Amino acid sequence: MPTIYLALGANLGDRMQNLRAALRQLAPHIKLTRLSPVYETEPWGIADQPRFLNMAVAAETTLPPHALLHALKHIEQNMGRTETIRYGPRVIDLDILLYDARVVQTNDLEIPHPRLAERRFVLVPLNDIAPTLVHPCLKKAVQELLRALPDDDTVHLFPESIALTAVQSSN
Ligand code: PH2
Ligand code: MG
Ligand code: MG
Repeated sequence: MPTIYLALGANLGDRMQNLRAALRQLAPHIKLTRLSPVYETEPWGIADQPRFLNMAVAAETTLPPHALLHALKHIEQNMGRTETIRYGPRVIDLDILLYDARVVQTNDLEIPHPRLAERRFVLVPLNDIAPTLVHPCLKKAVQELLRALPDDDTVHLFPESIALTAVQSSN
């Protein structure tokens, strides 16, 4: 089965609850195999908005890339996400980072995620679960991509975490 990596983000409402709810709704579509810790992160892109909680997960799925995208969008909408401004606040954001070593370039979907290597709030949690994973286009491991970014003190471990068993046992 293909291995995928997703990024989760939330900066509106009960952010931890939103992450948990999203993980529970993902479970029927994908088999979660690893969860990163949760990080509290300074907003990137638009500074004047609440801090985000971010995490990354590894999973296996039989869904092809576009079907996966639609499943993620469905969960986002189900959780009350409305059309938001680019880089603006949201109750939940579910992004596909990597899908095996596949490269997808279409109007509505780009894999690997085009801004993955610029964002500490993505690379820090991804490095926790897949430090040696090689980016199929940049040909660099996640730990190398992370080392190449200056530590600007925008990503902090959040005291609460989510256990994989907590997600699985609630299915
Ligand atoms: N997502 C955005 C825009 N800015 N900043 C942080 N820290 N974390 C995010 O998940 C995030 C962001 C749009 O997807
Ligand atoms: Mg995003
Ligand atoms: Mg998104």
